[in-house]
Amino acid sequence: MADPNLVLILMGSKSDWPVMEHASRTLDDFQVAHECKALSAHRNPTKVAACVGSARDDGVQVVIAAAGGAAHLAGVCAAHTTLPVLGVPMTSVLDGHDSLLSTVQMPAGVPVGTLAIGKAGAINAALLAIQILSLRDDSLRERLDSYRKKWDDRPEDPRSTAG
Ligand code: RP5
Repeated sequence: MADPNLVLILMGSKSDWPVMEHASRTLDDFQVAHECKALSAHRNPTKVAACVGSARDDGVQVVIAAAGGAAHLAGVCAAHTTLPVLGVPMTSVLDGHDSLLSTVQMPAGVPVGTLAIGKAGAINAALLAIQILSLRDDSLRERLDSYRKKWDDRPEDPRSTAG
């Protein structure tokens, strides 16, 4: 039986991995099963359509899609599924502003939940996916509560090396 909490992480290029690795690590920290694939909306349009088109039947609950530049991957994913799609704009020659606008400016009717540019967006996409999954998983909810508590308990002294 498929893992009930499966997340699919797509990225437009292998060159996005050093950033998207943080999404994968965050999901690992919460023991959330996920698959990572490098597929480009422009270079691999057929594979993207097939992969995302069958994602729900494959047991995927949330799709995270990261791309840079003309970042159409998240939008194309959203066009092929009604699963929640979280977009992560990658940094680029235009500092990620192009990626951000390409990802966030979806037409009404086909939503993409867009996160911040780069590493913070990658981590938060994973956390938001976990928060979505936690709606039906009390153990994940408890892990999220302790994760937030750890942040809240961090020392206020900026010179501290702890945390
Ligand atoms: C996008 O173009 C990718 O998501 C990546 O951020 C950017 C550059 O890709 P490569 O030329 O490094 O493969 O499609």
